[in-house]
Amino acid sequence: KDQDYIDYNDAKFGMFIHWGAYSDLGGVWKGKKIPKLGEWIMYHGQIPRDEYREVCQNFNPVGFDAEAWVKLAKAAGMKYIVAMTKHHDGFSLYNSDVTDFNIYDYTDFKRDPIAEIYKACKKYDIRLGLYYSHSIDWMDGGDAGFAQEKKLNPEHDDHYGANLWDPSPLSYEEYFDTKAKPQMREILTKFPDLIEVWYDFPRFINRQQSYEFYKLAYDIQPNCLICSRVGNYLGDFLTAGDNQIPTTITTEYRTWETPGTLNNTWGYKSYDNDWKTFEEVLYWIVEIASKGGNYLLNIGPDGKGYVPEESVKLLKQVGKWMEVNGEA
Ligand code: FUL
Repeated sequence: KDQDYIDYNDAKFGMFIHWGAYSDLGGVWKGKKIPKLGEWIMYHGQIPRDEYREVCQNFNPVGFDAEAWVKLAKAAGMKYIVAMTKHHDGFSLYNSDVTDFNIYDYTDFKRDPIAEIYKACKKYDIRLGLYYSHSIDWMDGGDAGFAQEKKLNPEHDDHYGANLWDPSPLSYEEYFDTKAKPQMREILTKFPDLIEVWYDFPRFINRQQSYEFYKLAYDIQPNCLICSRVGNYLGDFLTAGDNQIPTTITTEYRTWETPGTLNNTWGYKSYDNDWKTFEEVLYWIVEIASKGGNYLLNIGPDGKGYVPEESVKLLKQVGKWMEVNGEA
């Protein structure tokens, strides 16, 4: 994989895109502001699965324009994009044959945003990576394996991230076999030549399960790098904590990436206006690039598909700075 590591590391600066049905809620459920991350609203609002399904069904992002997002990444001097195929809420943002619970089959929108982003990336010569929440799936992933983990390890009390308010009848193991693995196989087959696969938040999955997710991606796309959040110390590069720069990098990993936000959420929140300043964004870019990592900087488009104005403004400012200093 030598050349793949070189290419990946050369890319340095990418755009993360958190976008799904949660973006339409913008951090508000039944008139109440739900605290913490916008894309976690189903969890922190303890929204029953049936009610959340309705949110997904009504998702109709008429302003979605893949080329506009890709052009924005280009304008910021970014070399790759990591887009969301399915976050923890379980709703897929591409046309999936594995489940109808996807934007194409489940809504009136009837388009495949990932396919459109894929095409736009090819057109504008930007690499694409895809995010898939393999471990947490509040719709179909049972309790994410928490009860099983507790049996093996009784002092494990931390159930953070598990759906204990309205778990699916499918167990985590069933979800693993019938949704997660088939969807990953489908994604990797439909969208060749990915720069990276972003598995996320490996809460209770065991070594064997992490290994199967790793191997699945490796077998279909051996040139695509896999992030360490596949779990259990596997993966090709280290994904730092959210908005963190690693202080040490263990010998398992040849390189690393920091995922970062422009405000305090990944998924859109209508009332989060705590934007980083341009100088702060530059600090992160320079700090990470000079230490040899990649910076994956997030945008959270709203439920109609529009990128918040403040993010557009900041990214364009970055792009101007890049034109002068980017190659240095
Ligand atoms: C975390 C997730 O739980 C957040 O929602 C977000 O996707 C962040 C990049 O990774 O683990």
